Formats: sequence, structure tokens, C-alpha cells
Amino acid sequence: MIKKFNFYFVTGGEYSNGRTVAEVAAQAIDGGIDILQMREKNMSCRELAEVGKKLSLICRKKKVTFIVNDDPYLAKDVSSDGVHLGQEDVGKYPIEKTRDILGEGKIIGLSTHSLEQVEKANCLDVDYIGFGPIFPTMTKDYAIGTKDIPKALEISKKPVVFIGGINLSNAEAILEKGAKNIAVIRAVAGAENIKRRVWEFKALMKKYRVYEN
Ligand code: TZP
Ligand code: MG
Repeated sequence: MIKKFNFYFVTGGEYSNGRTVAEVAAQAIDGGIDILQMREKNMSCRELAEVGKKLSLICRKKKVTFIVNDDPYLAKDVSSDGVHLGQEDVGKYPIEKTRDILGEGKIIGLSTHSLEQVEKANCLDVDYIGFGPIFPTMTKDYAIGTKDIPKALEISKKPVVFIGGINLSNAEAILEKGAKNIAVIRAVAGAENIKRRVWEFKALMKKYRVYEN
């Protein structure tokens, strides 16, 4: 089960200006993120387990939901609240297998990139979906834009978090279309003052009353 959330931060060591993932995460948590996802593509398994355990402890203490990207076994090993899978991950870890690995009550998130995938996710045992990349971003070579946001919200039976190239200047284009949840990497990881940047996002989201839903 996933608690109500609004602002979701995904770690990205390569965008953190030399700061450690734990340092950035701790500041983002202080700023008030609702969910933290560990998404580190350049760490060894050992490092992922070490950093993951550290983040898991911080999140538990601060009552922030902690999600691990890509790997349900790692998610379990570090006692996270759940795992986030991409469309390409479900070949290796189908949702039922992932549920078996994690156990009942844990969170499974799935990335979607089209309305068709949103529709399909309705029939899967996942707790929320990501939808994007909305705007151009470093990690993908395409962007789907904002036009399908209302339809995605209308058809999805799960909470939807929008992701991809979102920053303080373009977030309103998403909120105006009814989005309740936003996820970012660089807009927070790359900020000089991480805590303040999270606070700025949350203030913007409050303006759209997403915290009252
Ligand atoms: N999935 C879709 S876009 C994206 C992921 C992981 C990257 C988002 O990073 P940023 O820096 O917020 O554009
Ligand atoms: Mg993945």
C-alpha cells in the first residue's frame, strides 16, 4: 500500500555536484519530500546495498517512503518500502514475481510512457505508475509532452506521478492539467540549496491545492 504523496525525489549521484547521495537525500528529506527513490546506475552491488541501507534508515526515521529502483531483491535486502520497475525490467521481474519477492503490503511502481501502457497497468498488481518523460531529460531520448496528462489521470486506476525534465519553471504546465504528483531528479539533486528547492516545489504544489486531495 502506498500512502498519499505529492513530491517524489529520485536520486541521481551524477547530477549531485559532488555531494554524496546520502547527503543530498537527507537534505531533500528535510525539505519535505514524500517519497525517496534510490536510482543509482553507476554503483556496484555492494555500494547499492550500503547506500540503500543508509537511506532506508533515514527514511524510516523521518517517515518518508523509500523505494529502490530496478531490483526487487535489493529492495528487500535494504528493507525498503518497495521497488520501482521500468517497462524493460518486467521481463526479468514480472509483477507477480516481484510481489512474491517483496511480500504483501510492499509498494510496486511501474514506469509508463503512453496511454496504452497506462491502460495495461490498470490490470497489473502495481501501486502507482510513473508517466513520462513529459519534458526532455538526460536519461531518455524522447519526451511525450503534456497533452496526454488529463487522459492519463482519467483512465488510470492507480496514482500517477509525472516525471521527466520537470523544474520550477515548467511544473505549473503539469499542475494546470490536474497532476497531483511530480517526480524529479536534477531539479533537486542539482540545486545549490536542496532543502529550499524542495520547499519551493511544495509551495508551488500547495498553490494548486494538491495537498488537500
Ligand atoms: N524516467 C522518466 S524521465 C526520468 C526517469 C527516471 C528522468 C527524470 O530526471 P529529471 O532530471 O527530473 O529530468
Ligand atoms: Mg529500471
